[in-house]
Amino acid sequence: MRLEAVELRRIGIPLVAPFETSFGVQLDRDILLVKAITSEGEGWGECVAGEEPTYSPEYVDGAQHVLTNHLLPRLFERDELHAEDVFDLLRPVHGHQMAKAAIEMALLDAQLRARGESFARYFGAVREAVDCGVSVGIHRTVAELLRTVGGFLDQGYRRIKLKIKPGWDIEPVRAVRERYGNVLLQVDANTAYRLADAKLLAELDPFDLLLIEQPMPEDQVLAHAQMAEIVGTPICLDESIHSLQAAADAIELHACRIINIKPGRVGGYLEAQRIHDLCASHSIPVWMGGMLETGVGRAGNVAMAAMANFTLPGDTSASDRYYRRDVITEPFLLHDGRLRVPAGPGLGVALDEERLREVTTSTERITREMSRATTPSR
Ligand code: NPQ
Ligand code: MG
Repeated sequence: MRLEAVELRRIGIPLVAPFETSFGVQLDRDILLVKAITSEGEGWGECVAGEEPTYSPEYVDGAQHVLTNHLLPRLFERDELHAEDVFDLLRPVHGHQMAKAAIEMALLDAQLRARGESFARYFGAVREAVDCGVSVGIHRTVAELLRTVGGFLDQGYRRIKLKIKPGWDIEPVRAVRERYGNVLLQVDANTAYRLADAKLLAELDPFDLLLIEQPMPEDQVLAHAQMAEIVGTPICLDESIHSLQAAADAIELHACRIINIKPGRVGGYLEAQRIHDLCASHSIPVWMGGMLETGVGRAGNVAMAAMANFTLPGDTSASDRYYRRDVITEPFLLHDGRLRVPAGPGLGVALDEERLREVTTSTERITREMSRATTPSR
């Protein structure tokens, strides 16, 4: 196919409730949606970069800039383009995995819609619905946390993940374990600890957690292997795993026993698929992370989570975990603690154009003609 134009659409949507992590509080989201207009039809992608570079170095304004000025020109140059070519074509641009992932996703959607194949089928999915977990933010009090967790368990979520930070770790975990018995439970520190905190984190061992996610900063992969000598709970990496190579090295170093896969963090669904396969070959279970996606990103994530080695419940919650009204016509609903894997062509979801208009804050259209006129030849 040929990429004719790309629409970069920014939307602003409120979260149903504030979401606090060790790196900040989120009240609403400013999201970049990418529509690829190709010779074979259209496709959608979602960029998971946040408003500020606090989860990772990427942020949404930067993603839009790098797409416009550095990524799209490299794709417009080609007269014949497949989603499978994008990763290598964009390799000369370092980093910017979330921006790259968004355009690759839109092209994959266009390509699969054109041939009537679902994301799930393309990924070799082995199940028609996926077990759902939910990520629970830091609360002001343990009593409020218990109420929130109880509400999610009533809705049917099959696994609870508690966000932790220094000063909000052992007590909330103890309280949830005591109140809610043997529920599947894990924690996520989003890099908030240091190796010197290993003994403190070992105090979580008695609570039989599935895993502790990214206790230390992303570049401290070796320190995670050292922490694993002191902490009994399995360590899972999120932020550190920015590529297939990073995953291979972390596994070799014994820095983690489990990996959180986020397609946006690794540069796209195709790199995520390679990480899934690598982990499977090393008996490392994986689970699908979440970046507070709209139904667009959620659809791709749920499809990928149906692959064989996604054996732990993911952060792929229902649409209403984050948004009162999603931007797709049929939001993701929990059925007995699971989400159904879309079976229609491509992402298998339709944009709710009316809702989209309501939340759009800006629209930029980049065409191959514009790109020709403004980019130096390579
Ligand atoms: C994680 N997600 O696993 C991330 C962190 C996260 C569901 O816990 C804006 C953009 C806000 C990205 C908040 C979950 C975010 C964000 C949290 C990512 O580490
Ligand atoms: Mg995480």
